[in-house]
Amino acid sequence: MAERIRSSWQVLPDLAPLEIAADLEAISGSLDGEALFIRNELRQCRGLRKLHLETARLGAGLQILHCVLFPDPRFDLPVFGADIVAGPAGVSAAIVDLSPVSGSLPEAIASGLAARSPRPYSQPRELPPWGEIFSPYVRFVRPANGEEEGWFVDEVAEVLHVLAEAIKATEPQPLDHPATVNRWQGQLRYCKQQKQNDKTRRVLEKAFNPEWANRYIEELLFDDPQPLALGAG
Ligand code: BLA
Repeated sequence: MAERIRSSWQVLPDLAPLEIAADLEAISGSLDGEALFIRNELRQCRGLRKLHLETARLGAGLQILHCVLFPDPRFDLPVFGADIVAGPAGVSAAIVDLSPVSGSLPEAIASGLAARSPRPYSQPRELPPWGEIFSPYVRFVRPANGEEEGWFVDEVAEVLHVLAEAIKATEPQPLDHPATVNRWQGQLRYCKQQKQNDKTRRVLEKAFNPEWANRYIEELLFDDPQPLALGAG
């Protein structure tokens, strides 16, 4: 999955590095005496202020893949989010979405997502209340076997393709355009809702400590978009 995501980034326009604090790029520690590793990769490109892929192994039990692509608010683009949580018994949560930041998805994105063939997952999962940020096309499942895991990996690639096409086709609007301001607020709300996921916070607090977990969530996982410097765009 991580390889599929990395290779999908290669086709994006003006892909460039994005600075990351050295102490957040590769993190190792221990949890209940088990080794713990986190790797973070950051990029930026035309249309996206931040591309983030996190791969983590927390103790013997838990493996996590977390990926969020945050749009530059000047572009009419949604937030891409994916999270896969696997325990010793297999993948318990697999979610992927292009989430709107302006009420509803841009038309080309919605039709691109609607055109995909549905997969008959046997164990769809119900979203928590904070998940109201997700689009009607969100996929949230517990893949029951290798076949369903394969479906999910393919779906993530399709969703990334829909986004990549939209990035190419979208022109930026001025920083002080009302639509830009509206999308900036929508992205702020996306981050605020994601921070209500206690499951992420609890795992990080247990593996590290509450202060560290809070900094990690606020500064790396769901940092707010930069304030719009009106007049600068
Ligand atoms: C659930 N996320 C979880 C769970 C854990 C984590 C342990 C519970 C697994 C389960 O319900 O089966 C933990 N996820 C992490 C950690 C990181 C992480 C430690 O990403 C560290 C980086 N979460 C996201 C993003 C989305 C997301 C981007 O980070 C969606 C786009 C969704 N994770 C998400 C949802 C749940 C979840 C919807 C289920 C929450 C619930 O059922 O209450």
